[in-house]
Amino acid sequence: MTPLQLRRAREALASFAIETPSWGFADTGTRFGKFFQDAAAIDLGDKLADAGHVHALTGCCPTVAVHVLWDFKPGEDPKAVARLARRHGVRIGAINPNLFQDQCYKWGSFGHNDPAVRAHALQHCVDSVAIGQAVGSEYLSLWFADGINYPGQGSIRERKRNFEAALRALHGKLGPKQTMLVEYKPFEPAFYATDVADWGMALLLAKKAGPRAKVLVDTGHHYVAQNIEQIVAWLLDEDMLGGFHFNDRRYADDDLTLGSIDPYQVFRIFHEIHAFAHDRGRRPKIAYMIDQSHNEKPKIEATIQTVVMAQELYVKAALVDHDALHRAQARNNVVDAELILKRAFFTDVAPALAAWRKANRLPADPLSEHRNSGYERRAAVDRRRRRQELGIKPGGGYA
Ligand SMILES: [Mn+2]
Repeated sequence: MTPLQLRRAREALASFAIETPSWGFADTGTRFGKFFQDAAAIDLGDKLADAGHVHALTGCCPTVAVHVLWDFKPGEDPKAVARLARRHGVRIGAINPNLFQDQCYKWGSFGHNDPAVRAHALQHCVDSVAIGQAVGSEYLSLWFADGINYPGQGSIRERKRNFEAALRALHGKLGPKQTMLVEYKPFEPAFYATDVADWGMALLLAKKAGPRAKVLVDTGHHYVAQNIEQIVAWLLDEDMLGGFHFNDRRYADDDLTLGSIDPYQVFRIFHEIHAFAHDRGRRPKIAYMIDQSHNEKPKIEATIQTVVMAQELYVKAALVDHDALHRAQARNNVVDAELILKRAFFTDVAPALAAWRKANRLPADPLSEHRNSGYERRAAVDRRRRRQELGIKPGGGYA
């Protein structure tokens, strides 16, 4: 790497943080069931401990996303949760309301045809806003399972208008430092018409909700051939890109670890962000978050693997020679333009990462450090015993 590339890599690493999801440390599964791991987190205390451990090893995961229904018991003091997070060296990040598990959501939440259910869903989100304010969280992250499964089942336009009204009402409840992220997904669990099915719908709803509503791009929530980096570029240009849920996929919303299938796609997404920053002279404010389900890999190893992969690809994308790329584009030199991206993608960034870790007194290899630390073994012993005491048996639903 040239001195200029080393400087770019250093700046990229200094500016990059990625949020871990509390649910990534717990036993999750497929819709067919789940298989328990002894070391998987049982409660929020375990999840925050695991997240703190990952942050201590990687130095770039200072916040943890939480899921209100899965992580907060009714009446739980959010300030106590914030203190617990601090004890583990992390902060509470995005608050994710749960609008899909209660029986009342059978026909939807914000899109439901019954105003009483819409009001119930809105109240849950307003409660989530209050939790966010109490813990100092910047983001309310919204994903809706709403939709219909059969043609004719509901009025698509009426459901759209219900969404517009509920999101606008919710935007009015945000604290001054809170941003609302609207996530989209083409299908599942609704299989005919999902209410917020793509980035255009999310963009339109966010624009109508208010100035602090932005779009959240979950990389797994696209059709196979869709060009995600183009969506990212458009959202950046509209100042409407709020954040990411990173994961990888082969078929649908597979929730595989980032870059396990297609690291070049992640690189191309990061390239659009670095290119935007280069052209505008400022880095856009984006919440980088992980949304994965670690069903087979050990949870903490999968998280560390993802974080390190994200750092590597973010740095590689920062090495693109933007001036040379502009020159190649001006000449319509397709081959050179593509090679400029490829050259950055294939650059070995290990020395830059090693130097950054050393300067920040972090382990040279976070994964080996974790494996040698005995953390996993201790967690397995402790959590196996607690599971027995609590009478938790293997099996059960998704999360
Ligand atoms: Mn997601």
